[in-house]
Amino acid sequence: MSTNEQQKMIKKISKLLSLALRHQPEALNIELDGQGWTDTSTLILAVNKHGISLDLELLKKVVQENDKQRFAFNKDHSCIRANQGHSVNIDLQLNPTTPPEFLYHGTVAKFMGSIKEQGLLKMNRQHVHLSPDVETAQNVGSRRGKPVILTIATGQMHQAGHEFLLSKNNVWLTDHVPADYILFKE
Ligand code: HQG
Repeated sequence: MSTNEQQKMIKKISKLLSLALRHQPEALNIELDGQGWTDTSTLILAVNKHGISLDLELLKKVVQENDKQRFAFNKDHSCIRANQGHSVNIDLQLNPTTPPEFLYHGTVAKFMGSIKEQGLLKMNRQHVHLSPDVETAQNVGSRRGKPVILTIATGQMHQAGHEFLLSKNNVWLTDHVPADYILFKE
């Protein structure tokens, strides 16, 4: 396989893993435990049954080379999970962490009316996702169109008792951002 073909295959596998490890484990007929882990060898077999050739070596590449570090193995590589982004109900068992004074959220203009009223909601996911810097938030927002970047007064939120988690791949997670903590420019 050429390098280019392998890169395409790695991306395809990564998308399938995002689906199965975050949203629809039934798509691969696998099960996630309470913390989102699944057995590595079962996953490899399931991907093979799905018609995609995968072994541990290639899976390690998928995990290591992922642009957003979406997946992680446990220490002995016997289990794998998504680092964040789940819609299925699991507990990542991350420790609450003090956020910086400000974090960022990338969205698009059509959601702004609703966001001004309700704040940021987790929608289909388990948490609201916040980015540590404007550039990352821009990338998140541009998935949906021209990005609008919101600055969130996360230091104040934390002082007011809101809990924050930091995923292994540096995404900040919280339950809800009330509109009062969003610094609207207009
Ligand atoms: C919006 C990707 C109306 C919110 C990214 C967003 C991220 C509201 C959308 C990760 C709203 C939800 C998460 C409200 C929030 N009214 N719209 N009150 N509150 N929204 O995909 O943050 O590539 O669930 O602004 O890079 O966009 O998958 O969340 O536009 O890290 O690894 O509702 O997903 O990572 O969309 O993205 P999402 P998100 P991956």
